[in-house]
Amino acid sequence: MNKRVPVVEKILSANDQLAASNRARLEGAGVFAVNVMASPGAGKTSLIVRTVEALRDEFRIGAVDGDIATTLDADRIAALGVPAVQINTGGSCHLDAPMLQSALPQLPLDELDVLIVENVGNLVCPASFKLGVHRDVLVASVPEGDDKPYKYPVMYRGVDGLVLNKMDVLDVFDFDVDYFRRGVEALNPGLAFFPISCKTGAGVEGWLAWLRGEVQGFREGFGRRHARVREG
Ligand SMILES: Nc1nc2c(ncn2[C@@H]2O[C@H](COP(=O)(O)OP(=O)(O)OP(=O)(O)O)[C@@H](O)[C@H]2O)c(=O)[nH]1
Ligand SMILES: [Mg+2]
Repeated sequence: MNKRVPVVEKILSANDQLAASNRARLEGAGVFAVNVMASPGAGKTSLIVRTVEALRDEFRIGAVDGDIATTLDADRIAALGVPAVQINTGGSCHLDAPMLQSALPQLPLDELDVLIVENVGNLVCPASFKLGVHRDVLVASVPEGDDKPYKYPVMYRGVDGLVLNKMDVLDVFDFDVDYFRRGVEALNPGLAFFPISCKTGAGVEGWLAWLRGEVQGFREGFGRRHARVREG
């Protein structure tokens, strides 16, 4: 007997629709955006500070900083002289598309090349809320332990790049990098991986090279789309 299977059309959630509109707005201004996620204290702000310091002469960079209650992180980034907007989520454990939408008008988007978004420190909720960025990056860190890919698979499965920070303290912790990587590989094969130390700067160049390449790819894709419009 044939069973009728209802075809459920994928209806974008309200968040996904706003994420698409954020993305269109960013692309309209030619801005490549990356969302940095991690557990609390893994080193998101430290990575963003390193990135801004290293790339500020190549790209015009802005930042959006998600924080439950303070402006500490946005203040650290703004101190580098780049536009930085703080979003206080008022207790919420993640950023969502409406929050990013409300932050975008506070930034000079037409004068930016790259927007870095620091999500709220959390390995669960941020994975479920699209923002409308071009790349999602996870910052893991050695003190968290090597089992995190196994325990938080949704986060590890959904990202485009993985930074393993605090490699300078590897000897102090029982962190098996091979075990960690096997867990990652099972979830997200071939994921770009950067073991670094924001403290010493070791490995940071690899991360920067990847980010440069992603910005370049964005520009080439963007350029092609414009070329098609002109040709059409
Ligand atoms: N040893 C060591 N400490 C680091 C490194 N990177 C960051 N830290 C320290 O880790 C702590 C947290 O760093 P942040 O960059 O504030 O981390 P975060 O992920 O932005 O934290 P939240 O925004 O509060 O979730 C700070 O005390 C940093 O100095 C590193 O590579 N090695
Ligand atoms: Mg931070």
